[in-house]
Amino acid sequence: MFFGRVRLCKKYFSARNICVLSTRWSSNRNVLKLKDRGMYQDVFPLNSNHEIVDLLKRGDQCVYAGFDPTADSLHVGNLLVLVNLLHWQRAGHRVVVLLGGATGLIGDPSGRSSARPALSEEEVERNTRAIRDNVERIFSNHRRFLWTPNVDLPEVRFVNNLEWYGSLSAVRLVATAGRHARMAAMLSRHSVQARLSSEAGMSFAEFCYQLFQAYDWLELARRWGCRFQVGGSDQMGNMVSGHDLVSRVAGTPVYALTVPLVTTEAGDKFGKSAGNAVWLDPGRTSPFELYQFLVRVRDSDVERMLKLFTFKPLASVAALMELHQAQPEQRTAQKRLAEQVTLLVHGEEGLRSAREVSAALYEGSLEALARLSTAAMGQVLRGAELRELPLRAGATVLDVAMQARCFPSEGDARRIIGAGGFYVNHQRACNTEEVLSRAAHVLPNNVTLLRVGKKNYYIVKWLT
Ligand code: YSA
Repeated sequence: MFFGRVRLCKKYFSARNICVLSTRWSSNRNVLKLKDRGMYQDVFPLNSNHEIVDLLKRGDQCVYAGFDPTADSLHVGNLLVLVNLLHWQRAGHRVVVLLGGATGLIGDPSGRSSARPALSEEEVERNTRAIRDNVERIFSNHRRFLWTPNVDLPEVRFVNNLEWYGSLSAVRLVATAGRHARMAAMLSRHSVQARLSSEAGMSFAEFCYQLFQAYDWLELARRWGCRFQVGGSDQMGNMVSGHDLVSRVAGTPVYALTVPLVTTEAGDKFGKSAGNAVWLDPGRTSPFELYQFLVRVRDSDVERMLKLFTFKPLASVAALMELHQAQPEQRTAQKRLAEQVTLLVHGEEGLRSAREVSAALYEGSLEALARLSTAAMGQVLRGAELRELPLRAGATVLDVAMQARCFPSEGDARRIIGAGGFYVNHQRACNTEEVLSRAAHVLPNNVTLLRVGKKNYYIVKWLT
């Protein structure tokens, strides 16, 4: 049985807002329309679209997605699941973000060819706090910068599955959830089959993982009437286990929806295990790096990414793409994507610094380079190499290039500088003997930017 729903509604919606919200949202609750944006890959049970639409239109629903704290930051792949949850919130539904304080200790085998390294309880606790911060920041940025209607959004609820596993005995879990879980179905999951036949094999802990994720759904269904679970398409096996358990034990239909996996240009899943993550924590991937990653999205991918990662109406995306196609070299669509996603992940301040650093580094803006704040400079320094040097009277372009270790040998330096491949503060410097002076070559922030070719930057901070 589902219970606690009415109480939850009262908690979620202040009396003042109940009326406004229910009229505002009643026509927009059908989040299955997000299929038009390419947001859903699969729905389970198959052919349940009509039932789902009926339920969604009937009133606010509870949806959850889980995140295992196996690193101290979420990444761009996880962001798609969060954007999906934000769409549910925008449609007036109740969103639950589950932090896998318990499941993070077990390790989800989905999509993996070998077991995850075991984490200590302290590490998982630290990671849980960090990813909760990521998620809270994103929901708060969305509310502040990307939500314009004059109504409050429903609050997001956070829950850690240690809350129930901490006090649930192994005997009770096996005797309740385990009794209903069918071995044949558990063994048939893709994540299990792939690993059973591999050399690495599969531990019992990993095999059991799906039972824990299934039991979570039962718990959330009991607590808050949670009938929907969203996850990446690699989560479908776990979600089907949950669907089966909740249907058997609670007897109420529940539904799983998956978003497509965000992949690299080579088609590999983006994520921490693949070692190619673009992180959401600014300490790991700066706003500037995130912004640049998105500005570099291929033309063939940008429309899809705009539909998936921004809240722009589809008509605006189509208009933007028309503008973009007239002059693709301007990267108008990529810049809009970068702006919207950076705003969501890092807020206005993050977007401002990402743009400032981009202008300083890539758009040849000397003014922007000279204005770089210390925080923004920190971001630049990660993309470029930092050299701290004394500025000696009479130092030439060649001297400085060699002191800053821009070239492996003097011969290379002479050849490349002579051929026009060396820049001082974005200006081509072809004369190796030109003398650098504080007045002409040092910016007001006491920095000179050197560049070899198109991409290799060196920031010289002059010692005084
Ligand atoms: C879910 C529900 C529970 O009741 C308990 C735990 C979980 C967590 C889940 N088993 C898991 O391990 N998720 S995750 O931490 O690896 O990723 C969080 C979400 O981001 C998942 O839905 C996952 O499919 C999704 N994700 C990861 N990389 C992705 C991606 N989605 C799209 N593209 C990618 N590259």
